[in-house]
Order: sequence, then C-alpha cells, then structure tokens
Amino acid sequence: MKDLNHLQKEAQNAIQFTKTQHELNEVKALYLGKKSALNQIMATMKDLSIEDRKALGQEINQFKVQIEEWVAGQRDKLVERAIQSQLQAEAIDVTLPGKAITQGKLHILTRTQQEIEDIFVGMGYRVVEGPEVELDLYNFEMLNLPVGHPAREMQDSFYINPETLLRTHTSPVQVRTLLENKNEPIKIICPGKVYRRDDDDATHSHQFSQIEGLVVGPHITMSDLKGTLSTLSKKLFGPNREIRFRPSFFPFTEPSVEVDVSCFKCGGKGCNLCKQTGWIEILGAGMVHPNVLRMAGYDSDHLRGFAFGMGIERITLLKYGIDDIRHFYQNDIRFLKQL
Ligand code: FA5
Repeated sequence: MKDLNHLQKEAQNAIQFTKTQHELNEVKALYLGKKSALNQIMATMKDLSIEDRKALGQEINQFKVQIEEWVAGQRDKLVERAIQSQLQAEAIDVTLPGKAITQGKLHILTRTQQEIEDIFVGMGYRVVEGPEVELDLYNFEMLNLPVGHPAREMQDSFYINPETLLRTHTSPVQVRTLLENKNEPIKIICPGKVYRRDDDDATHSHQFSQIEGLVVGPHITMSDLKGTLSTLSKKLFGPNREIRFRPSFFPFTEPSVEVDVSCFKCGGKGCNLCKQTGWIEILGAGMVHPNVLRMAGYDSDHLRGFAFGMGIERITLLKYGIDDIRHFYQNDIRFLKQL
C-alpha cells in the first residue's frame, strides 16, 4: 500500500498536469474518491491503536486539505486559461480596414419615370395605374379600334384568351378612368409596362414602358396640349427646347399628332442624333376622339380632352445618348454604373 507522502507527491503531479476541468475532477476522484488509495488506507484504521489511529487521522485530514487546496488552485488556473484563450479567439483587430458597403440606386428607367411623374404632379396631375393583363374591350374596342380595324395590326399582343391580352399600350387606363369618373373632368397620367409582339432590336422591345396622359374638361383645346408638352420637354431636356406637331393617325384621337422636340445635342442645326433634321420624335398625342368619350358615357358635345402617350425607354435613350434599348434589361453592372 502506498504511503500518504508518496500519494501526495503523485497527486500534486497529476493535478498540475490536468488540462481541463473534466480531467481535474477525475484526478480529484482518483485521490479523494471512494475507490481511492486513501480509502484503502482509511480502511486499515480500525486495526490500529488509539494513538496511531489519531495520528493517521490527522495525516489523512492534512492530506485531504492539501489536495483540495491544489485542486482549487488548478481550477482557478484552468478557468483563467480558458478565459484568455476565448479572449484571444474573439479578439477584434480595430486596426483592420473596414469593409466598404456599396450603395445601390434606382434603375435609370425608374428614375426617368419618376422624373416625368414629378413634372406632371407639379402641373396638378394625378398618377393612376391599370392592370397589365387587360380586356380587349379596353385595350382596343373602346378606344375606337373595333375587331378587324387595320390599326390593330400595329399592336399585336400576347393573348391570354380571345377577350384578354397583355396590354399593348397604357391607353386602356384612359377608358378605365373615363368609366370611373362618369362625365367629370379628368387630369391624369398613367405609367406602366406594356407588351407587343415586336421583334427586339436597338429601339424596340417586346416589353417596354409608357406614360399615358389624359385631360378632359369643358374647354380643353390643342393649345393646352401644346403648352403642356412644351413644359414637359423644357423640364426634361432643357429650357431652350422647342416642340413641333406633325400630323399623324391614332384611332382614339382626332386630330392626331406626333410630337418632336428640337434636338438637344445640336440645338436644331442637324446632327447624327436627330438624323440631320434638327428634331427628335418623343411621343404620340391628339384630341380624344368623340367616339371614345361617348362609349365611356361622356357628353362629347360639351366635354373635350387631349391625350398623349410616350415610351419611357425611348425618352431615356435620347436623354442619355444610349444606343441600344436592350442595355436596359440586361442588368450589366458596367452599363448601369455609368448612369
Ligand atoms: C401608342 O402606343 C399610343 N397609345 C400613344 C398615344 C396615346 C397616342 C394617347 C395618342 C394619344 P405608339 O405605338 O406610337 O403609340 O407608341 C408610343 C411610344 O411607345 C412610341 O413613341 C415609342 O416611344 C414607344 N414604343 C412603341 N413601340 C415600342 C417598342 N416595341 N419598344 C420600345 N418602345 C416602343
């Protein structure tokens, strides 16, 4: 049987080499627990004389106190070591350079749309939206384009069923607004996506966006239309811009015009942007056809209106000198960053 001195040295050694709390608990149990050598020594006490028992009892107590002391000391060391290594692992190097957070921005088409909306809201217009999946009735029929009308050919679309299609322009929102307002004056613009069975090229896309305008009231004339679009072009393209009307045809306006703005690159002298004409086409417009007003329940003898429709992509192409409409939809960051 090992004597207490020997055991004490052995325990001291074992305690100081423990690396975890768990190991330390095991070592403590080994020297003070029920199955320890100490217990075997204590079992011999009953055979000793009273003096010897007393002496051994004291030794055993000192042994226990000593072991407990070392265990407590080692526990403090292990706790401290664990804290230190955790601190080291979680250390933050405040001298490291920060990660730059890049800031996104709105797409150029959204920005052009918002700019145009702001100009019209400043002139007292309301912004109204309509559905992209539209009734043939509103997209064509009630815009004076009955079934079989040749002008339908210009705007073939994606049909969901014979009565429902992806709208080909924002003009059906005119019909919806007329029907809602029941012979009352109207002053609205309607931005939104439209769809056509067009082949994609540098200036055409099968999906694009338009902004429609509609003003209806008792004394509305062509000169109101001209003044409105002149204000728009000056705010959008610069204060020296002039506009001109050219005769055109839309079944839902009479008379109909195409509107050109004086070239903002050459000032009207002629350049490659305006194809040497000094003018750039920006939209279609006209006085609302009396049939359109009547079909929506308006008194076309006393109320008149003007309407216009422009392509947001086309205006953005012109304003920023971009050469291909497809750039807008490709999400190429090198393109988007330039704007
Ligand atoms: C119309 O869509 C008429 N609804 C506009 C209108 C409204 C006239 C109210 C009178 C009164 P148009 O098909 O010309 O007209 O289209 C208007 C604009 O949409 C064009 O000037 C052009 O800028 C744009 N656009 C037309 N087709 C495409 C296309 N495939 N891709 C991109 N933009 C297009």
